[in-house]
Amino acid sequence: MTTAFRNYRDSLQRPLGDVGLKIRSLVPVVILSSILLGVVLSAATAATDETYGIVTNTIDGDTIDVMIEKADHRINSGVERIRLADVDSPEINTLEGLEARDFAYAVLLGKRVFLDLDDLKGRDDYNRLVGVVYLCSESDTPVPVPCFNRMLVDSGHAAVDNYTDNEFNPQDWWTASPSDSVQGQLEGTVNGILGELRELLAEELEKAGRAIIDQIRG
Ligand SMILES: [Ca+2]
Ligand SMILES: [Ca+2]
Repeated sequence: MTTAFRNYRDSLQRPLGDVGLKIRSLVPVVILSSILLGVVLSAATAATDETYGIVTNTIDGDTIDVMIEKADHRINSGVERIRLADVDSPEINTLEGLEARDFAYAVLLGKRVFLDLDDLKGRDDYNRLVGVVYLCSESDTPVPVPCFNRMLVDSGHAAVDNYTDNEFNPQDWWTASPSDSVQGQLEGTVNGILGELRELLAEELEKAGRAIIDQIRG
């Protein structure tokens, strides 16, 4: 067996080497991009911080009082009664109604919440602001998923009741529906990563090919 042929055989049996290392170095980039995109996709469909404030009272599962901290043109007073959009909890004079109120009390009372207020009608027939409630993260930003409206339904303390006179579609709370611009962002990032991988592989394969030819010639 000639030295050139032995080198050629060894080169085929060698692991990916530099190429493998570079590909492996891209894995965290791909994972991080996916996580960031997931966050963007989740938050893309809702205006989660039109206003915010502290919950001072829980009337029942789907109605709370909030002491407003951030001004909004739809806000009339310091403490506003908020009716959660598109969900219905049992009446307060039933056992299920009391359980729903207790759930809202345990999760929300005294806490800061963020609100996406209804942009269409704004208030219901009882002059309550209609909106979607988001919990507050440790960094004082809204937690986009799940919203409290969905939490009520998931915990069995409310049923979905989609009013068509408000801006909200409760389906969005369970199904991501990214806007075209976000889809574009996603495609751009994926294409960028694939392009980088293609260039890297072509470059390394060309180098490996040249090395093999040199070895055979040598
Ligand atoms: Ca809104
Ligand atoms: Ca609706």
